[in-house]
Amino acid sequence: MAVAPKSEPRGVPRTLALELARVTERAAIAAARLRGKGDEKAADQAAVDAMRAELNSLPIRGTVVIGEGERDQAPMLFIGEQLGQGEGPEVDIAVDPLEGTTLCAKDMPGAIAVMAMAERGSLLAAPDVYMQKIAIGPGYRPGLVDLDASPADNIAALARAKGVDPDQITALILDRPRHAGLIAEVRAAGAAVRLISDGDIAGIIFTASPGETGIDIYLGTGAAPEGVLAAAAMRCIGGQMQGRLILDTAERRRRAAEMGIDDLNRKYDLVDLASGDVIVAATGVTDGALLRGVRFRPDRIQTETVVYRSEAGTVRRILGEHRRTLA
Ligand code: VTB
Repeated sequence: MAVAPKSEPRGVPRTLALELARVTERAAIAAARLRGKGDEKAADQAAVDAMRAELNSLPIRGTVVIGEGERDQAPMLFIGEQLGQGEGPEVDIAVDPLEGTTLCAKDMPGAIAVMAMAERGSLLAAPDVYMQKIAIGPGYRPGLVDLDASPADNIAALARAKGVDPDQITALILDRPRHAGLIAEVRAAGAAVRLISDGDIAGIIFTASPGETGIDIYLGTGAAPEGVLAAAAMRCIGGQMQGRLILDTAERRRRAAEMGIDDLNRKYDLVDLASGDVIVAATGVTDGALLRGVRFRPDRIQTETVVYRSEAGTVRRILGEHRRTLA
């Protein structure tokens, strides 16, 4: 009896989880060599080069959907770039080879190398514009908070669901002049605000473990590519997130339309940003609350990586020891 040919499995084979860790480890080590040197571009380029080389060695047919630049704007890891050895599963790739270039250049906490891999067509191909974002951790009824509700209403709803007063709630917000009004509203609602200078992917992930991080909710406007990467991680960890692209100029609207976005005012839910089977990996570049930074020892290099997988909901922390001659 003829055996039916095995169809190409959909999804992302779980064995790629370790490969993703390898990719972000390499990028983090490359960037970490330039920690504190004041050169954001050089650190970013080093991370990009390392990530690209490692991704190209994988048995995948990958397409960059979130990259270092929109088509024709960046020499490497641009949106649409094909990666991998040209055989194996077709996957979407989202990268932020160095999230927090300024943090790395100034050797401040929280710089990470991060990427996501997902089933083809399941990550939002977002233009590099701003995105209004809101996120909370797992365990709440769907729709408890909403991008279109006032900060006061969101804080009150979250406090009620937790069974605490609003003054027990802490919101994480990027420290930017554009957030002055938002910060005032959150404080007027009785909540506390923790400000970060950069790094809102980790900022959103923090909401998933408020007991450890002290962060109950993420609010504000950050970069859209980082929003998709954060959503990919939240799909794995659990939690709620919404995002809306800020398309406030004709040029941004044109770019969004070119990337296939037809509803310019759409409120994206977690699964609209990242659906299907997804794996996310992140390695610390500088020390931070999410991950320890790269340590250069006399004979070896140490890394800390976290790998999230949506299908099983696993979270793995991997401490890497790399021979200095290899890294
Ligand atoms: C955030 C943050 C990034 O950009 O998305 C932020 O996660 C938003 O942009 O680390 P602005 O800096 O223009 O406000 C970063 O800070 C840098 O990419």
